[in-house]
Amino acid sequence: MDHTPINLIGGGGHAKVVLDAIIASGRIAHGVYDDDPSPAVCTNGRVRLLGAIPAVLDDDASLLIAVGAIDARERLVARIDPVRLCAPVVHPAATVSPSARIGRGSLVGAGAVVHADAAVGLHGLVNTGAIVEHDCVLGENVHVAPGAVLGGGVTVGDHTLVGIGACVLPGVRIGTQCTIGAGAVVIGDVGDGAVVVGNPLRTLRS
Ligand code: JB3
Repeated sequence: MDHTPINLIGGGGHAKVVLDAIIASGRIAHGVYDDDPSPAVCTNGRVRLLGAIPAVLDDDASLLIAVGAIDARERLVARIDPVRLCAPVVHPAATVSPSARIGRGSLVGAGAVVHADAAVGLHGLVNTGAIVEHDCVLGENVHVAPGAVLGGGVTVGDHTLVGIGACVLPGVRIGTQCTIGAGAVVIGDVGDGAVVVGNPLRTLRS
């Protein structure tokens, strides 16, 4: 267990989920950076505001990006030296295979499952109840939103969002900076930067 205190970047709704996971897993949240002087996660007094988000996130504590929006997360990723990232936060109600690899700065939320030989990159976000099946490979800053399911051997490129409740069939390859809409059913490969939605799948941007 890594007992280094964690500083969150962003203090809104997603930070509440991150904070619960940190506390439930027996770790310590030291504080929150947010440009909002009164971020939501600080209102119940469980964690204190450290100040605005610094230009360079170079911190004695370990860091975890606790903003949900994938584009905002991507901008923050560029400002953090990976050596500053906290060990992955895994909610005790998540299931992670001993053979899975979870990158630093990642969150695996309550009820999520990461199966055998799967790999989650730096700043990964496997949100509440999401399933990352065996042998999946997720790049940096991939968000698998609540209830989304990646079948076995799926690959997902950096800075891609797989929306709430989406399903991705086994072996599908999804590119970088994609958006997979909520509830989408992805049966074939998706190129870099694409936005796809629905079932049957429609491409809004290729
Ligand atoms: O649906 C679920 C389970 N979670 C959502 C999550 C993935 O994304 C959640 O419901 C929200 O839709 C969203 O959570 P998040 O990012 O915590 O959103 P919000 O409650 O609006 O708080 C964002 C916090 O991050 C605010 O305190 C902002 O001041 C701060 N922040 C700092 N930099 C930023 C940025 N927010 C955004 N959007 N963009 C920034 O660059």
